[in-house]
Amino acid sequence: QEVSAAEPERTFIAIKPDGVQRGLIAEILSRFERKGYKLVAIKLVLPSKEFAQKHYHDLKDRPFFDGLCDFLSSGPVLAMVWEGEGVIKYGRKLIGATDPQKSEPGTIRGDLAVVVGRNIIHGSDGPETAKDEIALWFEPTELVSYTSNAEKWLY
Ligand code: RTP
Repeated sequence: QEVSAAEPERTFIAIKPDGVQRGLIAEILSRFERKGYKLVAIKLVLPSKEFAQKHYHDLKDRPFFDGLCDFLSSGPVLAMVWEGEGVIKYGRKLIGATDPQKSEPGTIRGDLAVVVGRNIIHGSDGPETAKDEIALWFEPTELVSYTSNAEKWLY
């Protein structure tokens, strides 16, 4: 699928069950908001294990796949779509390295998590994954296109 140049860049971000249970939703949302990214979809979902397996299908041959899918389906997940220039790559930068032991302080995982199996947040790793993950988690009608008042000061 071709992404036209006029289409705004969007990424799929999810706060995993550990982040939700630890009360980190507002803290994490505020980091994306303050940066200047725009929230275009958000919902709290309880994914089934089958759904988690779909989300992580790329990792199905990894030894931690089963435990990872059990974990993702163990409680509510806050699913979101964020929009803005460079949001896919920079969103990953805000999140930090996969293993919180290697994430820099100042990143979400660096500041708020300790081990790789409980790293509180997920972010799409590229344009294709972003498109696929947004389509997996959201209906097209759940994505809200709008102009924010901040945009004329951001761009
Ligand atoms: P994510 O997709 O969640 O943003 O993470 P990522 O791209 O930084 O990392 P990836 O390699 O795609 O791994 C996905 C998630 O699997 C869990 N994981 N556990 N050795 C382990 O136990 C292990 N390695 C990875 C993490 O929750 C990671 O976020």
